[in-house]
Amino acid sequence: MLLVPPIAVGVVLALTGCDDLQLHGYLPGFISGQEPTTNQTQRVSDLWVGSWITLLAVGVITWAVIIWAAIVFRRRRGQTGLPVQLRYNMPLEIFYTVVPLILVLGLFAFTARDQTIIETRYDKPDVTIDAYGKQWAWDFVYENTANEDDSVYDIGVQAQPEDEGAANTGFVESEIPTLYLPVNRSVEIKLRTRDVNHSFWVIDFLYKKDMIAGQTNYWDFTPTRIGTYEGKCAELCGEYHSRMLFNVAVVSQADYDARVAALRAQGNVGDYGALYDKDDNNQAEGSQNSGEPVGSSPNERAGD
Ligand SMILES: [Cu+2]
Repeated sequence: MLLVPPIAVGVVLALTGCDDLQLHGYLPGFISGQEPTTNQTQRVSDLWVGSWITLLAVGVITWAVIIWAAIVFRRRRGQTGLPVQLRYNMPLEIFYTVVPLILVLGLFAFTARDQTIIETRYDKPDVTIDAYGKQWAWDFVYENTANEDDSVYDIGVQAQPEDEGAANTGFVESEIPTLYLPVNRSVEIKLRTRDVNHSFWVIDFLYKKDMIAGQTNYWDFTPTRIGTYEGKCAELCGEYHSRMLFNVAVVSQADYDARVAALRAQGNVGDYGALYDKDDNNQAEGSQNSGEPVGSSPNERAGD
């Protein structure tokens, strides 16, 4: 325990000389002098950095004690046999039961606190978007919450390689599905899947959330920096899982409105919802799979 003060001083000294990347524990999405990407990322990175500093301190103390024991109690010249074996040292036993317990409870408490805050839904988000995962792309519906039939939608296809057949080729960036969000507006994304389980991960937003078959998950946040951010599916979901990419474009309100208007002008109007899920055996009322084929039927949308 004598080592704690010097370690704390060392950490503080080290952190004061840190750049933004190091201060945020090398997590992505932080740029010096710029806003964080969302209203949640600072909280996530604080939890991360606090956790690893705590655990690093535990590690340093543990390493120090191991090295100290190995040196002080090493076998000296002329010694034979085993040294005196000690066991049932009560103070020591209590120490290494209680301290880990405190650490685990502490990590749990901070995680639970932050998770509760991050998972809280907005009462009235400025923007509501349905994001559908599907093998192997994404559909985005920009909801008109007052009139669902007046929503506009964007049908995605999986990332297309720039050079089919070549190894390690890039993807055609312009064809990657892109979700538009207005900066500094509260957003609720309803996460659903049209087929198997997927996971909606925006790397620089430091958060991902599963899309579970038959369930709706919600992610409420406020994007706070204009830019384009990479997203991908984080749940192995089949052959072209690795092509299940998307981008998030955080734009001004005017650019966002223009995007919605452009989709509207293309005729992408309506609630492009659960009716278009892949559910071939579902004969339930309203199922469209036996009816008119649509632009993104399971057969057409794969893209190859
Ligand atoms: Cu997926």
